[in-house]
Amino acid sequence: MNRKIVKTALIVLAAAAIVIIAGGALLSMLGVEVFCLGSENGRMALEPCGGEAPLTADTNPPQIAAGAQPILIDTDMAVDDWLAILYLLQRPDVDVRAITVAGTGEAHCGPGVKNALDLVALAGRPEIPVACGHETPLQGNHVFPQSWRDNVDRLAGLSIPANPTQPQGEDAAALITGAVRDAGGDLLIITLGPLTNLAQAFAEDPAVAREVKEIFVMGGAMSVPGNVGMVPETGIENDRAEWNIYVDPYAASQVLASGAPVTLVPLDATNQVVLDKAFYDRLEVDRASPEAEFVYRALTQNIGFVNSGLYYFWDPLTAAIAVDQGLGSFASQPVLVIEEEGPEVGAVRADESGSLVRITMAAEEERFKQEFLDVLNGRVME
Ligand SMILES: [Ca+2]
Repeated sequence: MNRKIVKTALIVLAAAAIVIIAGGALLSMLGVEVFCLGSENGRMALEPCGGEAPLTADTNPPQIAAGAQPILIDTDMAVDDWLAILYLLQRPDVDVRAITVAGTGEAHCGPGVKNALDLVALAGRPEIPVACGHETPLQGNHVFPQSWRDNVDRLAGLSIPANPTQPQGEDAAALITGAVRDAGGDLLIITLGPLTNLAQAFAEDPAVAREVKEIFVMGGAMSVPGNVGMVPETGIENDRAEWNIYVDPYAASQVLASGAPVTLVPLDATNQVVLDKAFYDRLEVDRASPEAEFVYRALTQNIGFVNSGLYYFWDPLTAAIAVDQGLGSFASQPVLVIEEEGPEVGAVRADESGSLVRITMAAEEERFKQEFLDVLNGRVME
């Protein structure tokens, strides 16, 4: 009899342990912070599982230098966008004036804006204004894969301190126009997602395009395959288009033809700078700032992608080339965006009747990677 009671109790305990462990793992996967019993100053306390210290804001952000380049970042708040934004905020020769979120990109407007605000606060710049724009393309109905959107909406499961600053009441197009006018012809715009916001701003006031100093666009694939057709879950047959242009080809076409000077950073250049395990290992032992720590944890949460060998520095490379053009080599060429639905929709094609743009053909891989680590860690550039 006693043996039976003991056996039953053991089974109940084992079942309870399985429920607790599996439930914790499930909650973690869903982005819910799971707490474990740990000790703090010798006393028992609840702390995030895994034993990592909470991420805290940078209390020593770089002083913006006199004559720093004013910049607006238009982002779709995916993982590599976070890297690009933190890199730019850590450069003393860059003055990030505003961030606009492309609601047609990977993140949805609500979480994208919240994550952008929290990220600028992490970098010690909580006052930077953030606004979102249209959540549907100006034409067509292309969207990013849902699983990608879910991952970036929940900041890949990371939690960072909330920024008390509220989102801008005005929309992204109005924030772009205001930033262009405030900078008096000196604003550099870096776009890291679909071009919906910029096209909207230029549609509302075409003169704005001619007052922009330059636009750097992460987008397109000239002589290499696109990346839209590489995602099995979507079933899209298209080996020419790159995602940012594919999602809103009309918007991209409008921006290229707007009269603003445009430099594309296409897959031809970004394919040369892979974010692989070797780089992750370098970062693991070189993360002395909150920004570097955040990037390390974001990559850890996406380590499967890093290990795949198909993860690139798309957006951070674009950001770095925009402010350090020696990292790229360029050629000028007239191009068209294919807007017609079909197997090439969203492709950027060389065409004499198109808009003249500058195209980044190659990138300095090792110099970029070292500079990225130096800047992220707050090591002042020589
Ligand atoms: Ca992006």
